[in-house]
Amino acid sequence: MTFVAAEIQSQPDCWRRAVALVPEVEHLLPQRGERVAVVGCGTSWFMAMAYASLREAAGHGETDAFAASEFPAGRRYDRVVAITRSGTTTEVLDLEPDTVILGDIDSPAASFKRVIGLPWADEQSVVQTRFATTALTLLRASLGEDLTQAIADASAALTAELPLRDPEQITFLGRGWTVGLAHEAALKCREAAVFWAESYPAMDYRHGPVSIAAPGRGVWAFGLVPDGLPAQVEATGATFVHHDRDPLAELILAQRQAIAIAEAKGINPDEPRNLTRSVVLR
Ligand code: F1P
Repeated sequence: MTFVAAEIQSQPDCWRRAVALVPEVEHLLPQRGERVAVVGCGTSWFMAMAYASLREAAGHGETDAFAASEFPAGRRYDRVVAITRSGTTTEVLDLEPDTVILGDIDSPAASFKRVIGLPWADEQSVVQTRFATTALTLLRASLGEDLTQAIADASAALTAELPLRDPEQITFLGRGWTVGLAHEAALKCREAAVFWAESYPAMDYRHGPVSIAAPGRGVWAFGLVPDGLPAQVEATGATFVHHDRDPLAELILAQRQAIAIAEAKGINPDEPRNLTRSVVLR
């Protein structure tokens, strides 16, 4: 078994551990009413997007997400939260965040003021799966969400049948917090399988990207589906995919789909093309 496949399988256990950790670490996380920016790069940025949307929707305060490289220097926030598995990503370190959710607790990011270490969710694979979803599970739980169903759905997603057989292309869609999940699902396909995948907010999909839909291709929605969209997609000949499980658990199915595509192409997902575990610029 590849490292990434084993790490995908371990997600329900990691999520349980993250939920249990919340009482111990919630004093390190944003407090109610604070104006917060959440930053990261790649996968970690997409998890930041999901958390920002959830936090603001839950009424905890204005929350923005940025790719760490695009943080608007002139803005004032009560707190900058970073998500980083490696703790070595240059753009993240440069921001000197107030709170860090961290995989490698022996990394430079461990020296920041408030560190939430998840070393047991760190990964051997370059392609991130469980660290990202575990960090987001911790953050969801910290907002008061009950993750019981999500964890049960995650276990089911490990053995559920993959929805697409030999697809030519996939477009992932989301709404609200699941936009970040759609971006992450598409990134998994690109990273692990060198496979053409796109991602959009679901309501924006009809504003152009739908032109890509065609027989042999898939459109895969996370979370709320806009009225009429499934029929419009089916009319193009593309396959519309949506399941009722928790959207973060649905991401596990998309991770598995990405690995299956890699294997079908004879690609080892543990050796992703052109990628390193983190991007260190100096
Ligand atoms: C972020 C990241 C990964 C990506 C790539 C480079 O790393 O962008 O998401 O897959 O391998 O690094 P980190 O800051 O979370 O360690």
